[in-house]
This record gives sequence, C-alpha cells and structure tokens, in this order.
Amino acid sequence: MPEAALHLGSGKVRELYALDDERLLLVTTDRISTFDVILPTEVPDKGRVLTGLSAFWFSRTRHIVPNHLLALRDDGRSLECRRLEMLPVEIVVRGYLSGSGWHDYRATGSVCGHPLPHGLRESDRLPEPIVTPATKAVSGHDENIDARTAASLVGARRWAEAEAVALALYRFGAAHAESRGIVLADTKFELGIDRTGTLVLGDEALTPDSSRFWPAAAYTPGRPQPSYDKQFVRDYCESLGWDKTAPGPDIPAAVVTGTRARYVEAFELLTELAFDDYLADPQVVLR
Ligand code: Q0Z
Repeated sequence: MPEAALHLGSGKVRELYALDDERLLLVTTDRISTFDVILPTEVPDKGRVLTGLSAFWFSRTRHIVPNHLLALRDDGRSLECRRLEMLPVEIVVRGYLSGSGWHDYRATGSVCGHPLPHGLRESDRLPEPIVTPATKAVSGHDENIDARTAASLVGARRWAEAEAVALALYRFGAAHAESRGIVLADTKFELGIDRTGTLVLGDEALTPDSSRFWPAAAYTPGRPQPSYDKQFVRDYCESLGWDKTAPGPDIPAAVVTGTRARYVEAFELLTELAFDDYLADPQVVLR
C-alpha cells in the first residue's frame, strides 16, 4: 500500500495512514458490511465509487464549509487529507424517520431531544431535518445524545456552528439527490478543527456508507425502505436465515454484480459522470 506511511487504524471498510505530521491518507476498500458484519466477499470498485462520491461532494460544498481534502490519488480510492482535531461527536442529520431515529421516536416520541409530531410512521419525512448527535463508540453502537450533551462535549458556540454547517450540508445534498431520484434519508458527518481553529468537514461525505440512500421511485412510508446500494446483499443474507453474527456468508457472483451496478448507478446519477470516465481519470470528479 502507501510507501512509508504509518498505518493508524482500520474501519470496517476504510484504512487510515499517516503521510506526515499534517497529512493523512484515507483509503476506501471494496469491503462491504451488512447488519454490521463485514462480509468475506468484496464488491469490485465499491471503494472507488465511495471515494469519488466523497470527492465530488467535497468539491461542491466548499461554499458551505471547508473540508480536509488535499488530493485525490490516481488509484481513485485514496484521499490525501489534512489532519484535523476531530470533534468527539458524530453529527447525524435526519430528514426521514428511520433506524435509531424511528426506534427512539417509537419509544419516547422524541429523537435526541427533538419532540416530533404524533402519528409519524416509519420512514416518514420529517417536517424539518433535525441534527441528532451521537457519541463515537470504540466498539459496538454509537449512542444518540441530545444537543445539550453535545454542547458540553465540544462547547456551546462550536456546537451551534457544527449544527448549522451539518444542516446546510444535508439540505444541499438532499436537494441534489432528490433531483436525481435518490432520497437522502439521513447522513453522518464528522467535523474537525484545523490548526487555525476553523471548523472543517472531515472523513467521508454524503456516501452510501455514511448515509441512507433510498430509491425515490419506491418510497413508501410505513415500513423500512429498500437500500439503494445494499438491498440485494441484504435480501440474499435474509434468504439464508443467517443469524447476523460474524463470520458473514459468501455472496454469489450475481449478487455481487448487481450490487456493484447499484453503487455505480448512484455514482452516475449523483455526479452526472460516466463511472468509466472516473476510472480512466479520477480527477474528473473535481472539475
Ligand atoms: C478519521 C477513520 C479508520 C478510516 C480519524 N482529517 C482527519 N484528521 C484526523 N483524524 C481523522 C481525519 Cl479524517 C480521522 N477517522 C475515521 C478510521 C479508517 C477512517 F480506521 N479517524
């Protein structure tokens, strides 16, 4: 992998290296997880789809917030980025009621301290998007927290700034996605502070791994929605009666091919580029 780069850590899908004191290399692999388990079968080009989408959004959201992207490497799957002091909270923005948001609403009528109207159904669109912070769990699941707790972790003024930036990013991404037939139900941002004290968008941005993408054509509230990218894999795993503990099952070639096609389709819809053009010249997404 990268010469003379120190491996700092592995995510489920990504690897992080230090290039020097100020720069990191974020490499997105072709690994795929479902039901929180990494599967033994990779999806070819998934890493390049996710990296290309992140680079696309970074280049198109600079007017909202600066970001950590320094360079997109010619392998199409590696981003050189500025090293930041990451905030110790994940910032999820939700425009629709799904996942832990739906779970918390059903139990309490609220999500992260946001009281919501009565009578909402699973997957309903919210009257307005809400910012729902979570603490980063080292292992296991992130824990939803309220704004007061987030403010106590990062400071009230910084939290207010982070909330406003995250909402603006979500609104921008959701409007763009909606115009291309994709519902951006929710998304997670990771923000950091640079050496000048400026708030900066880090990590990945508005990818199917950090967000829920739903095909707009199939949107039907009152039940869970099919995932734009992973639904074939989920359906296959469900058909096996697998207990969703590691190790996950091998995925048949036809399911891998269909899944790759869905990732590529999302890339092409959102970027309005041919994925082959990106493979030939990754810099095309930044233009
Ligand atoms: C991101 C992660 C992993 C992939 C740290 N610009 C930055 N500055 C400082 N830290 C980070 C970043 Cl992006 C940072 N992560 C998450 C972990 C693989 C991404 F193991 N951790």
